Amino acid sequence: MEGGLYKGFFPCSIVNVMLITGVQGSVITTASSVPTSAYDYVIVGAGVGGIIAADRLSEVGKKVLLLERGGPSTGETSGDYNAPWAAGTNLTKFDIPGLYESEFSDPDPWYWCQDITVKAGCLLGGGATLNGGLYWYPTDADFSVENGWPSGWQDHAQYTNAVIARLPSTDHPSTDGQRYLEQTFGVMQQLLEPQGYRHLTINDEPNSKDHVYGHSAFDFIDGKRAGPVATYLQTAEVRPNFTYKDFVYVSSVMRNGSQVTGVRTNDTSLGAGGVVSLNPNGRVILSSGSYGTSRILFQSGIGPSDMLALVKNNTEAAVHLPPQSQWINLPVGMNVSDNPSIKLVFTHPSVDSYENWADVWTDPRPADAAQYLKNQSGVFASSSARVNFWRAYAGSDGITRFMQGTVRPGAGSVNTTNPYNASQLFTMTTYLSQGVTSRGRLGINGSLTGMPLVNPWFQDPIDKAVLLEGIKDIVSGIATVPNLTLVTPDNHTTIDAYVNSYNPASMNSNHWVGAAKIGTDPTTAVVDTDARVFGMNNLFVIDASIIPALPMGNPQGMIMSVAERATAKILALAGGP
Ligand code: 6FA
Repeated sequence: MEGGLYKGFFPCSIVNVMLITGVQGSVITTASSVPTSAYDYVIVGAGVGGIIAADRLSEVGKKVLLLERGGPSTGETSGDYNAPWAAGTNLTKFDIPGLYESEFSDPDPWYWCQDITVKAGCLLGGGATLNGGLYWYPTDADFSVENGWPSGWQDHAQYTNAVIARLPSTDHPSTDGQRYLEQTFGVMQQLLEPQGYRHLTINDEPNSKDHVYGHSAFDFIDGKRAGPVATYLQTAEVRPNFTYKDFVYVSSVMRNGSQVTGVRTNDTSLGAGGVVSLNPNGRVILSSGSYGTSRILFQSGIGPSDMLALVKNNTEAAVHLPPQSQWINLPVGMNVSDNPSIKLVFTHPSVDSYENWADVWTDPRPADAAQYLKNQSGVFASSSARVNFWRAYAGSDGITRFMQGTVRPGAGSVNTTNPYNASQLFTMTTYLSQGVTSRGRLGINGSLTGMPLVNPWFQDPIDKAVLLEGIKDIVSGIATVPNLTLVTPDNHTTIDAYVNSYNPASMNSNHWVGAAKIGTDPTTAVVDTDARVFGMNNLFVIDASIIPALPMGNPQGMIMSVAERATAKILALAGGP
């Protein structure tokens, strides 16, 4: 997660109910009706992985149906959730990067999935439509065998380059090429350089991740959020063999043993009983995110027996669960990881905390709002992050782990009895990234709500020891920066005490990977090296779930490269449509 203001869930609005009714089995029909038809490929979920798969499959002429449970997001997709100051424009909450932090304080946050207890986006674009926008090209080590990838996946360059060609990153997203609200950069430069850090344009040297820092890089174009929605989806949408349908909730795949025969939805315009048909040899790709994909697999009779038993005990879902003789026992939801993250809050007299972004939705600084509306330049052309840095650490187990830092003006909460100047606050989030060994488990409860079952953060004490060491190194440099003050933790609290008492729920970065891990052994992996679910002929997964271990940075760039490659592998498989 890239944000500090999350205050918890809020009551559902009517729109929310619309988005989640599929869980209860209600039927939603949308205004534009799609003729009942059969497809070569049905892709479930229009998030990072699903959109890229849909574009690449439709590009080669396959008849593709992309289903999304949520609705429009950016203005380009007919979204209309606008800040009062952007009313009447095509610039929604999801277009304007500077509104990112307002997602966590919105009284009606309908865009988060309401049936998952951690943050996930349930609208067109999925996480890419509402995340912090940090965008890192994956490193070679991210795809290494040591990092959990099966052999054959190491030469990712061709696929990563395809992603970069469609969506290059920018570390100066304002349309005038200027950087704004940059004070934290100067402070971090003073803090990091004496510790041997080198300044670089981060995505120019993706493999350099030890003792480096630079300006934050984003997947924005022309001062607006872009991601796969503004790029891959646009090329898919003009093809006659591509159909996109929103507000469609997929509960399960229908299968006859190892063959998927249809996709069960709540939309009867797609087929009798809401079941979407496949062409002969047709295939289904689940791209519903770590929690969404796992839940569909469980309801399709695929996963650990305790999860399938919960489905069986749920009266509505049980009706469609395949007979127990057809259940496939795979470790769905096991082996998940997410970056443990710990926040430090500082003050420095040079820093403008930007009122911690608290007023950006209703009462922005007028000049900044006007500048953005004029030509998408200025403070609002970027989300909150300003600086990123990385450093490698050798753990006592011989495994190299990396610490990532993300620095932004403002702070969601401050814990100190010392006086401080709130207008000079900034936050540094320290993450443990590649090399994390801790694993947790995700799954569902009896109401099919998706949730972590075993928290993944700091299960291995060496993960904790390494992040602690990294934080102490950072803090040891504070004295070299005139007037830099650490306020959380303050000088009454040791770093050890702070980390030891850190609320585990606040360590969540929402970078979940591994729930349908790729691998060669169905006792430890869910999909094979072609992203096909073990034991199934025509069921695949392309999203964050198949990634076996955390990459070096926030994961969307990695997921995009994985989606490019997995789609190519599926197309190369014999026996397809
Ligand atoms: N990743 C980054 O790289 N950089 C960031 O700055 C960053 N920040 C955040 C962040 O601030 C927040 C608050 C969150 C929640 C995540 C962040 N991430 C960041 C992580 C990144 O967004 C995710 O890793 C990424 O979006 C995962 O991509 P996937 O393809 O695995 O899944 P998505 O969630 O994007 O898409 C799933 C789609 O399926 C959604 O559109 C959903 O509505 C749809 N869906 C789910 N269940 C469905 C069902 N049953 N039927 C139909 N559609 C369904």
